[in-house]
Amino acid sequence: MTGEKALEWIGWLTGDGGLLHMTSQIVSGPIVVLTGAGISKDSGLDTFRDADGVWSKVRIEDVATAAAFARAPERVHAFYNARRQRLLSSDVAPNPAHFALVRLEEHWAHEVLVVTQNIDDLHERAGTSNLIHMHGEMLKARCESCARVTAWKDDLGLDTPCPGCKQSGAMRPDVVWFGEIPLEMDRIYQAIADCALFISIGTSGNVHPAAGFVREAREFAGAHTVELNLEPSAGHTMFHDAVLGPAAKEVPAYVDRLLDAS
Ligand code: BJW
Repeated sequence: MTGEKALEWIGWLTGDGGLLHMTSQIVSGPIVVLTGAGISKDSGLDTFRDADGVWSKVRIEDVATAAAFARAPERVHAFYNARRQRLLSSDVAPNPAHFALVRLEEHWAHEVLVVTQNIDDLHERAGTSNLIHMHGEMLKARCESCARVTAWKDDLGLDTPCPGCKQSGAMRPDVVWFGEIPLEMDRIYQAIADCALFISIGTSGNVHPAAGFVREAREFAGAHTVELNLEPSAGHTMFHDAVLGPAAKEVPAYVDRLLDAS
C-alpha cells in the first residue's frame, strides 16, 4: 500500500544535522498536518512568539481578545488592516513548504488534511484544497450584527457598512481571538482520531486547543507524531520524531522522503 514503508525508509536513511531522532515505525493511512506561523516565516510574515514576533510589538490583551475590540475597535482594526495589507503585498508568496504540502495531498494514497492556525491564505495560494483555518481568515470580515461572512481585502473601520445588512460599526476581522472557540473543531478531532500520521509544522505549541492535538493523535489514535520546527516546541516530548530547521528547507525534503518511499 502506498505510504506503508515511508517512515521505515526515513528512519533508515536520514541522519543529517537537522534531525534529532527518527524511529522506524511503519505508517500507512490518513495524515493530519497542523501548521503555525513558522511555515509562513519564510514567506515574509512574522511569527508571534519569536524575539521579533508580533507579540514583541503589541500586547495580546490590546489586539487579540473580544474585550480589546469592544474597548478600542480602532486599534484592533489598525492592527489587522496593517497585517492584511502586508499579506497582500507583492513580496509575500507561498514558499516551498506550502508547495510541498500540496504535493503530499496530491500523491499520498490516503487523505491529507491541513489544519492551519494561520489566518494568511498561503496554503490556498499554493494549491492545498483539503484545508481548515481553525483561527479564521484575514481575508474575510464578519458582521457581528447579521453574522454574514464576506471576502475582504480592504481596510476595515468603524464606518464600514456590512454588505448584507448595511449596518456600520459591526464589522470585524473573521479571526478567532483568545477566549473564542476555534472553527470546525468536530471535523478536526474526527480527522485526528482517524489519522495514522500527525505532522506539526512551525508552531510553538503554546496555544490551545491546537497544542493538545499531538496528544490526541498519539494517545487516542495511536498515530505516529512528527514535529518540523526551527526549535523544539513546548510539547516536543509528545512527538516521536523531530526535524529541526527552516520549514522552507525541511518540509520539502521530508515530503520527498515520504513520497519517494511510497
Ligand atoms: C519556524 C520558522 C521557520 C520560526 N521554519 N519554524 C488549556 C490550557 C491553557 C489555556 C487554554 C487551554 N485551552 C484554552 C486556553 C485559552 C487559550 C490559550 O491557549 N491560552 C494559552 C496562551 C495559555 N486558547 C483560546 O482562548 C482558544 N480558544 C479556546 O480554547 O476555546 C475553548 C474551546 C476550544 C475547543 C473546543 C471548545 C472550546 C483560542 C485561541 C485563539 C488564538 N488566536 C491567535 C490570534 C488570532 C489570529 C491572528 O491574529 O493571527 O492565533 S493567537 C496566535 O497564536 C495566533 C496563532 O494562530 C496562535 C499560535 O501561534 P503559532 O502559530 O504557534 O506561532 P508562534 O509564534 O507561537 O510559534 C512559531 C513557531 O515557528 C516557533 O516555535 C518558531 O520556532 C517556529 N519558527 N521560524 C519553521 N522559518
